[in-house]
Amino acid sequence: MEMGILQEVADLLRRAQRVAVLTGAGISAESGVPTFRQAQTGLWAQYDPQELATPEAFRRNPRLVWEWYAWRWQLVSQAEPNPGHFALVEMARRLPRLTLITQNVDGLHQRAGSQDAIELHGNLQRVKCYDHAHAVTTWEETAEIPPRCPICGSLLRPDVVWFGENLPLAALDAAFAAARECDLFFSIGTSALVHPAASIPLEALRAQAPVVEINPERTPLTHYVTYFLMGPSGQLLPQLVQLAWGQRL
Ligand code: BV8
Repeated sequence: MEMGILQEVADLLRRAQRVAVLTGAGISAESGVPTFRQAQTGLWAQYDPQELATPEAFRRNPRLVWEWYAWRWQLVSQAEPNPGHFALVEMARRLPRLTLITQNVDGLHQRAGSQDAIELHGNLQRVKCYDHAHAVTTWEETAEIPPRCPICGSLLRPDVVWFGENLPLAALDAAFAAARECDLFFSIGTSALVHPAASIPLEALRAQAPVVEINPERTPLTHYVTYFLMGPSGQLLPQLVQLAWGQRL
């Protein structure tokens, strides 16, 4: 990464008034949380996440899907936010407005201090029931897995958006509005494959805002962005904050 392009982006960042950021699983990679497409480990290596994260998989084998999320919940609860998450908190502190939109379901942005992160795909630390989406925080542990809703008795499931399910409309509208109104957009740690999230950066391009992509690899978005910063977000985001405001994280 030549310093010239980093300094150019840092100068844009310092002068920006309304920044919008879209993050994907890559920003949590340096926290030790496997990305969505990275090969799953151990017991789960034999499953394709795309196959498991669906209502069909849950209807076919609710116990398997519940236990996959319980495993991921365990992983996430042992993980800590990394310098990339904290750099975004610092940017929000320094800027007039920063809207953080995440595809991640690990809650690490909130734990780093980004309380108002827009969660496009829900959060695996929240649970709801399958039939009526009753939000449930405690349930009776019995031999039956998944547990049942204390209100209506239907099976409990993670409060995440599965493939084939609609995203929460308010979150999606807020995300597209932020992309339309921003004067600088970042796409960080996402393979830009999952829709409709993958269309959000295109909205910023349509609004003539510079779009900065941060990823160790090229993605289908790379060809269209204004700046492509190739590297890990846990290093590049703190570097940008340092170059923009002299603040060492
Ligand atoms: C919907 C929650 C309407 C669950 C998730 C054909 C064409 C277009 C679309 C479709 C299609 N067929 C079906 C669809 C729709 C489908 C879709 O987009 N499919 C894709 C795969 C083709 N979308 C949907 O179904 C959505 N709903 O459209 O509703 C509808 C209704 C009925 C019928 C049809 C449509 C719902 C999508 C939400 C699914 N749920 N998560 C869970 O997590 O278990 S998505 C899941 O993928 C995660 O949320 C994840 O965040 C997300 C996207 O993946 P990424 O975040 O990008 O992560 P990934 O692993 O892919 O990439 C990581 C990146 O990080 C890589 O690029 C890597 O290089 C980079 N990286 C690695 N290390 C670092 C790093 N970057 C920076 N620093 C590092 N250190």
